[in-house]
Amino acid sequence: MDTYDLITRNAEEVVTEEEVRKLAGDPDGKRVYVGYEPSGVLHLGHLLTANKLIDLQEAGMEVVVLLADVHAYLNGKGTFEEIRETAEQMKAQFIAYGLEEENTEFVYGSEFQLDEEYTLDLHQLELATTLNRAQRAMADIAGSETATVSHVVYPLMQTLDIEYLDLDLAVGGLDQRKVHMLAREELPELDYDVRPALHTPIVADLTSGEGKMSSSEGVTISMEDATEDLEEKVNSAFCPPTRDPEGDLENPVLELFEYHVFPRFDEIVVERPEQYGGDLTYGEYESLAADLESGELHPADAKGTLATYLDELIAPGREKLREIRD
Ligand code: IYR
Repeated sequence: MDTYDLITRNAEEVVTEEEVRKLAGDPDGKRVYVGYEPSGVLHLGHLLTANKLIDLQEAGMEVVVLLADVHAYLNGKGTFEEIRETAEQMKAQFIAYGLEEENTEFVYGSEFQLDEEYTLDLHQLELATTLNRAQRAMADIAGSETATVSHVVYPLMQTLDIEYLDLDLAVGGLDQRKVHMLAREELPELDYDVRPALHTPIVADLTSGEGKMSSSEGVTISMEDATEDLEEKVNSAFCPPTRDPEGDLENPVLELFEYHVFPRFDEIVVERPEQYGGDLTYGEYESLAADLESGELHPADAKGTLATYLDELIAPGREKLREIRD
């Protein structure tokens, strides 16, 4: 796969394509980051962007994981001490999942976001940004109830992180796009460079195929799930025999194959008894999706296989969590 295709595979949006093409021309040592509000246990939402970071490491880029402790605090996620403790656990799970330890820099936001220079830059951004603009940037992250001042400071700080971590590319789920667009607009106000951004898709809710899968509502799969929990969740997932269900619905089972399984395995084997046609082997997502649509692959077999591969992906992190907690 060529470097641009590797960098952008499974991306929902690339801003801008031209800027990312330039980066792909000389990726060695270029710095890319994802920021995460620390929460104790990684779930599929975290792993989707982590998959992208693994692609980018493979492309030769340096990965920075921002453990956004100050941001989590501003978003009401607990006391500072609680947040820091969960951040340490998160780090261990990312490494267990497959980020290369020697090529991943973990940075706490509080290491630089409380410095004088950063704070003064933040105040300058506060002066340059309307409340309305900052609230809009934050709406997809904290919901529409962005009534506290902390929620408008948050996206401005995220904007500054891109400069202070000396990054060449910002990565995030599609829910981060408005913050990244704000950053592209506002960084030049402070004479800082504009950086490209890459956004990963948001996977639909597992049971309904609607909206987004999230840990706060509905069902998600996490590093904490036992094999049987995971199987149960996947078996009760919405999986019509099409990749494009009617209306606003998605097929979450296919999405998980596409964004979580195929990027991490060269080949997927669906085990079936001889009387049902024997094993099926897939080297790429498209052929699996086509077989589900044609009826060659039954949704129940797709689900069983999905559960097996997801379980393999989360097993090392689950083990790590057990060790930490014992
Ligand atoms: N807004 C992210 C957390 C976050 C991301 C980045 I990139 C930052 O520079 C700071 C915070 C979230 O929704 O989890």
